[in-house]
Amino acid sequence: MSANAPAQFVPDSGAEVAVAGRSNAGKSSAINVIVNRRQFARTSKTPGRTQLVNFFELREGQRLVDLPGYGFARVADSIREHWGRLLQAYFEQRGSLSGLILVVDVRRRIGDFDRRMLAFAASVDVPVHVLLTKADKLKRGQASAAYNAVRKELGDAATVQLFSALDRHGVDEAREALERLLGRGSG
Ligand SMILES: Nc1nc2c(ncn2[C@@H]2O[C@H](COP(=O)(O)OP(=O)(O)O)[C@@H](O)[C@H]2O)c(=O)[nH]1
Ligand SMILES: [Mg+2]
Repeated sequence: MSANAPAQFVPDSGAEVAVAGRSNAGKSSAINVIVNRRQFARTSKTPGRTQLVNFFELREGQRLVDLPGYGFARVADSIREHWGRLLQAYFEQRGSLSGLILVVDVRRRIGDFDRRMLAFAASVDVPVHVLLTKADKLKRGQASAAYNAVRKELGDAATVQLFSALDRHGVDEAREALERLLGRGSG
């Protein structure tokens, strides 16, 4: 199910974990690896197009929600505003929202987009797990330096891990985080 407006959101029962990330961060690739289905969430080479909230049923009463991202330099103000309104409505309205997974390109670290998502989650007291993805693009030392810097920056605001959809580094840890976050739902 895809929604472009709050009225189209699926019924707000059970538990759902939202996944967000700046466009091209690697969100769709991460979702596909974590749920172990190819093309569960579409991977796209045209970033910033979709402004839809996509609901996926994992099992009865438990959902993964693919939140729209943006990030290309010249995104129109109207798109940014629509995104802000849609996301604000999503975070304010979803009683079943039990966690947020924030997908961040490890080479870019935390940016303005990510800070807005962290603020949305904090405003409704929803725990956040950060996937520092594309870890395969960095040498081990650089990746662990990025990990330490992000952990220090976020402190208690989120749990953090290194991840790669390419070599599947951190997949088990990410699945555990997803289950932990889903388990907080009302069931
Ligand atoms: N090397 C590497 N490339 C990745 C990884 N995850 C995604 N990508 C690539 O990054 C681009 C954007 O990925 P996508 O999942 O569509 O990003 P989204 O816009 O956040 O959904 C694609 O070319 C992917 O193949 C990763 O872990 N490692
Ligand atoms: Mg995508």
